[in-house]
Amino acid sequence: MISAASDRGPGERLNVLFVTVDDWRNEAGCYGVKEIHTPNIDRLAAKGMRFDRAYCQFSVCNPSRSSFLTGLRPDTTGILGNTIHFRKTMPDVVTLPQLFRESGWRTASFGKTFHVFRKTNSQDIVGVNGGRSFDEAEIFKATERGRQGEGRNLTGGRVRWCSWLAADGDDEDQADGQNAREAVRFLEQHRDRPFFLAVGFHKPHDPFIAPKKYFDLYPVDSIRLPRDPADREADLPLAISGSWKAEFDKFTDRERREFKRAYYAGTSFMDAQLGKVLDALSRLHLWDNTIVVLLGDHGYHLGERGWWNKNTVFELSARSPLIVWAPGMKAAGQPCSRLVEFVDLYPTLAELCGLRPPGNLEGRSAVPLLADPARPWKKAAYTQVNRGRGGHGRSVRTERWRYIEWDGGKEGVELYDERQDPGEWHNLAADEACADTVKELSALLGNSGG
Ligand SMILES: [Ca+2]
Repeated sequence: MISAASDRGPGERLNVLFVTVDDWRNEAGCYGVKEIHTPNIDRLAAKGMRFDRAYCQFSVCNPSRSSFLTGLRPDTTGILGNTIHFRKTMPDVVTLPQLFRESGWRTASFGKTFHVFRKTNSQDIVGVNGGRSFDEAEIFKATERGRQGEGRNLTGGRVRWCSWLAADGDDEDQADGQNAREAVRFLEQHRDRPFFLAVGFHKPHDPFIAPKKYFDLYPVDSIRLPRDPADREADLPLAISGSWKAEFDKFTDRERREFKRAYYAGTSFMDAQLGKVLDALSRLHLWDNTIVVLLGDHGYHLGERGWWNKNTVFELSARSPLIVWAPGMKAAGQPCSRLVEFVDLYPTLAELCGLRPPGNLEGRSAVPLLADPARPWKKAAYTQVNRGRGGHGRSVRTERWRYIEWDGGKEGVELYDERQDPGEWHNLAADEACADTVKELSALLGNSGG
């Protein structure tokens, strides 16, 4: 067994710090985006392993989180939207934190780990976080002061979430500042026992609110906008559609810059909160016995294809950041460009900690990559999306290609050569030269359990 856990003394149990960031696409200095300020994410990446091809299984909050927190794919969880709690479809599933809790770890969640439901009156959904998963779970709210400041809605109020606020007050006037504070408090209190601490940062998710000092990092005129290439082919109508699109199309360049700036401000705010938790690991000498996982729950478009949201199966939405630190990992500080899926996190953490996971998990432990990030690995990563009347999209990503079928292919098929066309502008699905590739990838997509 290559497990890092097996290299350690008998009975020594590793802690887990599991940080989920909401709607965070691969925008960070360590991902090559030089204009964003993310020193804490970058130092974690320099210490651990940055995954460059990590994919969510569904590009919306609840289905993505329900998948990686149960280790099961969306077709198995039955969670394909934001309205149904996973305990409704899988009352007895053992979640990732629950496995640790039932194995003697102290488990806690601050902020949004599982998707937050507004109405939570079921005994099973205590504290909006799935009562069986955590010994303690809390969601915080901004203070009155943190709701004041300078900002506006970019659609004249027609799309309610589409607003930003350079807020008065300091970090702890925002929910994420309180998340960090409680996480540090938890570490101080429970440093001597095995723990699984989940921290769910809500920013850069909308509405785009952060203390003003983070907006001040980014003069609005300095924000660079994406430009869709002139030779792009028309998008399939299913891929980008809906009432929001008409509002996005009205944005002026100034409004586009304001949107992206606010997303950057939220990312830097989140980074600073992460930094407080990482600092606590140093101060409390916890790095040598604590695994750290940092991920975004799915990606995001910042204006590419005229879209300012998630909920597509393009690379921008399907791919998301993932950084892992494990004590004793052989390839510390190296990046990994092999395909990994978020459904792999459950078996990975179970193996690192020497726990026996449920037998029906659908991911594969990525522990071998932590020792050798260049070794041959997964052939494919799968991501889905449901665009309501726009159809259900299923995509498969290999190291070379992305292939998508809408409603089983009845509503459209897309094929992109990621090597030649990383922006996914030229759909090759109807290209005769690609007929064999389409056939092969369609079969791979049909076999998406693997
Ligand atoms: Ca999300």
